Amino acid sequence: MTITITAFERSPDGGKGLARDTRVRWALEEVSQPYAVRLVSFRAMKEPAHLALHPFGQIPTYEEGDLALFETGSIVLHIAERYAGLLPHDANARARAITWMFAALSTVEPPILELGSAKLLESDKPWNEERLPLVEDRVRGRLRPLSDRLGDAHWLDGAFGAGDLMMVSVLLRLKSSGILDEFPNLAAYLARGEARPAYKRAFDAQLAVNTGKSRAG
Ligand code: GTB
Repeated sequence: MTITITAFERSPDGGKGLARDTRVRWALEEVSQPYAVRLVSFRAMKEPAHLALHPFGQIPTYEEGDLALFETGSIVLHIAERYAGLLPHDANARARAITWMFAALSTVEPPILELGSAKLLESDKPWNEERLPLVEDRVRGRLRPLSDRLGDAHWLDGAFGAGDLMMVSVLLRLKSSGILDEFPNLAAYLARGEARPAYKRAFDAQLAVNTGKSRAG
């Protein structure tokens, strides 16, 4: 059954891989599933055809036969449950991997998104200079325990899995901030994720779209 996802026609990051279709592409690459991509403009995202797939008018979406999904976390979980390679067979280990997915999205990512907004959208505000260190400290407040838990392990809970895919994807947004330099084991964890062949294929595919070098789109 053909899998079709949606992605930005032109990502605001110019192909740095920060838009969330990269997470879905990465999951599909890890489980060796081919997929098609439908590119959507910002205007098209708010039109009825796309809103029928995604009530909030965003990317990514995921279509497979008569199943249509939105929300990256749900899409990646669906892929991990349907195709082998991202979740362990053992029920408890599986539950822990899913827990790390939720931890990435609901505990670690929010302050990182807030930091992004503070830098991108609020830099002209008179209070920004005072607020920015507070927001950075909130990010550190999540990175420190994550770093402690990871220790010198390669991945969060045994072999690489869906929890790592999501956590690495979330940490990628900090790459340009310098904050990860304070946590060398997290910087190394991020680099290990980026070095995975499946990640590289996903990254290259979105980059090709954003540099106009994609044949299939
Ligand atoms: N909770 C949803 C999910 O996880 O799927 C959030 C989806 C979402 O935020 N989608 C964004 C979107 O469609 C693209 S990924 N935005 C358009 C809109 O809301 O109108 C977020 C994103 C966008 C751009 C960059 N960037 O350029 O660096 C990074 C991340």
